Amino acid sequence: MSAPQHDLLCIGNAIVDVLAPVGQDLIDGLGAAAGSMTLIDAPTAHAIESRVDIENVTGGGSGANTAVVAARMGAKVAYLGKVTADEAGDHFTRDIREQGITFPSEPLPAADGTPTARCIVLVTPEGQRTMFTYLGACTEFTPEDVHESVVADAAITYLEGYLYDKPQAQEAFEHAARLARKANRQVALTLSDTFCVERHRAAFHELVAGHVDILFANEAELLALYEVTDFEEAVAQVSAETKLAVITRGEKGAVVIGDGERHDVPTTEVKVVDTTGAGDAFAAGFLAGLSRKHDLVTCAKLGNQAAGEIITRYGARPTEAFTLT
Ligand code: 26A
Repeated sequence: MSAPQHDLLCIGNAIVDVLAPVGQDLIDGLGAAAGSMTLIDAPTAHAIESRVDIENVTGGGSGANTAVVAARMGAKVAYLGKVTADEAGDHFTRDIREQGITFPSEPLPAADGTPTARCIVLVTPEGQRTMFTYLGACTEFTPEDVHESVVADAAITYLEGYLYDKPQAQEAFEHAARLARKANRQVALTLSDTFCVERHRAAFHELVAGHVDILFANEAELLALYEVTDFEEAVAQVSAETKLAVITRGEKGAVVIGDGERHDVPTTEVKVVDTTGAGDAFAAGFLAGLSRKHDLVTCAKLGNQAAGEIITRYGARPTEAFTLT
């Protein structure tokens, strides 16, 4: 088997983030739980946007954030996801390609009338983010968008659990995992968020137990997956099921279970500005470490470093912000 051209292929919902600082009262008024993600339609997106002061508009999407941070850390990265050829889609594409990331996905024609996805990220003064996502063009991401050559040419294919929220994207996810397996490459999964785990628990169980080489999750997502309240119990269960599990625990650090061993890696203390994308960045640092053949503890430290970088600033990307007109 020849060496793959890319260290990492990320596949996910291609989203533009609309960031706005708000008070807790606004989030309460919208009826959303603090820290949650709610799927919304286009009119609701406009209605929320008209009620807030938009700070900036940047490339987003969980897997795309991971792709960008990993590329920043020196990994050779490809990305697959669906945008429309509209202004937001052009920004998303430019952002990705500026990082040297291979992004071969065909955009939807603007004339189709389905805009590029957007995520309104409301950030409280404490730095907690609550998200409202309109998926737009992401719902048109299908198995045909998953190019066999791109999957076969990446050492690791990293998939968002979030793809399970739409049927065609779910098929694309499963297709990508099969292609990676066929090409003898590794498959990584992130559980995305606790609500996503609630929606797709049975499917995620099956993936973790049988189809995934590397699992990324935070503590709450892991507890939700196994429907337990005790972290140690969840760790015991995941250890029995996966080769490599990478669990983040916020200020309590990260736990990496791999090669039959458990490593508890403390976090580095940072001043929290906005936690959006912290998990995405951690995964990026970890995966960039793996691509350099570092040991698991060093990979987790790189994860901490990347997450620390993202938490101390607004938004989920290390790139310059741009504005949408
Ligand atoms: C299916 N949904 C709802 C989503 C997302 C999402 N990424 C993929 N699928 N909803 C929000 N995000 C992204 O999460 C990042 C923070 O981890 C946002 O775009 C944000 O950049």
